[in-house]
Order: sequence, then structure tokens, then C-alpha cells
Amino acid sequence: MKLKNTDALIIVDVQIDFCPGGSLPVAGGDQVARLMSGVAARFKVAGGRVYATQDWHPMGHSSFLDQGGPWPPHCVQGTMGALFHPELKLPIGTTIIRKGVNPEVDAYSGFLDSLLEESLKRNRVKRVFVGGLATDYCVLNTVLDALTLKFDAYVLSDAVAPADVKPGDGEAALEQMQKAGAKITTTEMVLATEP
Ligand code: VGL
Ligand code: ZN
Repeated sequence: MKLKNTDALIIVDVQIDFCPGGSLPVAGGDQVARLMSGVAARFKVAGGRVYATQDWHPMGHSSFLDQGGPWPPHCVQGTMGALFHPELKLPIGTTIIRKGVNPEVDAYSGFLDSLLEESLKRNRVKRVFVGGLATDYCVLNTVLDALTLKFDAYVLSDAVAPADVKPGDGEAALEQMQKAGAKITTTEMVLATEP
């Protein structure tokens, strides 16, 4: 495999609230931040595009427990927890995609109510490589939408981590993405490609 300028990296929701110490922590989230930083640097060198999605909820979002939703408050606009994890190093030129802004809608996919599809198509992207948090929510839905939109989707299986609300959810999500046509690869595989 060789990276091309029609490849894009999508870094999903590597934010303080989804990492250990945050309000909706995913085990291993900080390790994901480090792995994705390395891959992002490689994409930059290869002329590929880098996107980073950011869960970006208004206060009182419908997905929060106090509104009858399933999640503790997280990634509230303008708070520390909504910031990208400090160990996530984004190359210059990274496109930031904010989602979950509509108070009534829980946008698990980076494609929902965002300019992600338009931007990828404008940049003639064919393949998307996806890692980040959480495997069983935002990574899953972003990858499924990418496939529906006819992108070739690759999941970086070592650089994702599940919420695992039910044990096994993360594994099931990987299987679901694969069945839908995603290819499973690793950051190591990507870093081993010729520069
Ligand atoms: C996510 C739960 C709630 C995610 C976002 O990024 O996977 N999960 N909001
Ligand atoms: Zn959210």
C-alpha cells in the first residue's frame, strides 16, 4: 500500500472528555491520541488530507442524562473537555469538523449536518482511513456513512477504542464495519508504507 493525495485521514473525536479523566472516558483514549498523531504526520508528508471531528454540544443537549439522554454531559462547546486531547498533534492544514451542534440531534457520524462529504469530494478523496473514539459510536457511524457515500473505508483497528457500554460492543462494531465493506488495517501498516 502507498498513500496518495486522494487519501484522507479522519480522526474521530479525540477529545479530553472521551479520554481517561474526562466526563465520558474511553479506556485507552490517550494512546489513540498518540497513535493518530503519528499517522497524521505521515498523511501530511504523503500529501493526503487530514480531518479531525469534534463532538461539539450546546449546554443541555438532548443526549445528556439530565435531558433524558443516554450520556453524562460531555464535549460542551467552549469547555476544557471539548478540546482535542493535548497529545493529539494535528498537522497544519487539518480540517476541523464540528458535529452534534443541533440540541435535538445526536450526531454520531462526522458526516451528519457537516461539510465533511462536500470537502472530501471537493478534494477528490477516494479512500478514507478512520481512527479515534469511540469504536462503537462515532467511529462506527462515520465509517458506515463513508461506505454509503462510496468512499473506500479503512479502519485503523489499533487506534480506536470502544465505549463498551455492553462488553463486546467494540468488537461487534468492528465486525459490522467489516461486513459493510470496510477494510481493517493498523497504524503500523500505514506507517510502513513508502513515504
Ligand atoms: C460519542 C457518545 C456520545 C463518540 C459522542 O464520539 O463516540 N459517543 N457522543
Ligand atoms: Zn456526544
